[in-house]
Amino acid sequence: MKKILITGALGQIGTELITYMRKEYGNDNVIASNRSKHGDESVLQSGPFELLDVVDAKGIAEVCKKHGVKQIIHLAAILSANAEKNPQMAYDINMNGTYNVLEVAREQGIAVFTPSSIAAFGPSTPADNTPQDTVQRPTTMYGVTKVAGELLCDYYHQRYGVDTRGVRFPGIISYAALPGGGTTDYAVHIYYEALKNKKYASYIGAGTFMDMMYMPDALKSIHDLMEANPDKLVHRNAFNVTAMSFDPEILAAEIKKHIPEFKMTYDVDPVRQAIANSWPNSLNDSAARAEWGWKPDYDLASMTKDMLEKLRIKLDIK
Ligand code: AKB
Repeated sequence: MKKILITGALGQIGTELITYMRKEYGNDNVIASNRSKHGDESVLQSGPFELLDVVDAKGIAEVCKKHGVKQIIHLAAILSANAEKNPQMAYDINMNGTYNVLEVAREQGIAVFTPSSIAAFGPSTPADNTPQDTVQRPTTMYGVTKVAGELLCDYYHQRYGVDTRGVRFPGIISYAALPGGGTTDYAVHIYYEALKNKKYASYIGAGTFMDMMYMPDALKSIHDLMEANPDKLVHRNAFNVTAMSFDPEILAAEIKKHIPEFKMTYDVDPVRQAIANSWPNSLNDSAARAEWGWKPDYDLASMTKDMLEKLRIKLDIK
């Protein structure tokens, strides 16, 4: 069985991807890594764990050699809103982290998955039904590093034959670990606040549409793309994927169906609003559907039902 290294394993996606991949490939075959040990204990306990900072190229090379890694799922990154607070740090971690992973992959013959994002698009991109291949002129540091990452991954594939693949993730909604410093985080926080306080002040304004996806679909997309037949892949870095598109009003209305007392107000944050305004309203993911069979299982209604059920248990709210 191949050995898989996951960077950023204690982040929002990593925390759940570790469990998913360990179930799929065996606990000992999935190596979790993170730059700190702060996070879900089960990630640390259920299989191998390495303290690893992705700016440390030598450290990545050593961990891959030690475990005989054949695939890296490179999740470690600074997200959009945090990147605008410290663009220099975001450049360092996002750019050098991806470069280091690709160099180790080239030297050791390792396949690489790296997520890109809806942030790889910008204000000059067609905002509705955004095509797979279109203008990519982002205006955020996060977006700049994501476009550069897509191009670097394509370069390593074309030039060195490294098996690089990736998707452009929308906002990911989940209940296990909180997202860390993104623009789409409001769509996670709103569920917690609806259950705890029956109200939420949205930092994203009404009428701002963004693509979103429930975590089980995000995990499935990583797994399915990495298992896809390479002969069928016309694109590689990175596929548009989406499950739904909504604005805060539509999300609040769906939550109200379960919690009728829920009230949403607005306290718009100009920085995150500007980022959201520069991103697409809705992606066209037909290339992913055609080339490797992408199809989400959850829509807004089924996600909201499941999120609220799972969070009620987690937060112990009747
Ligand atoms: C963010 O909001 O920064 C991320 C993303 C869409 O990549 N969730």
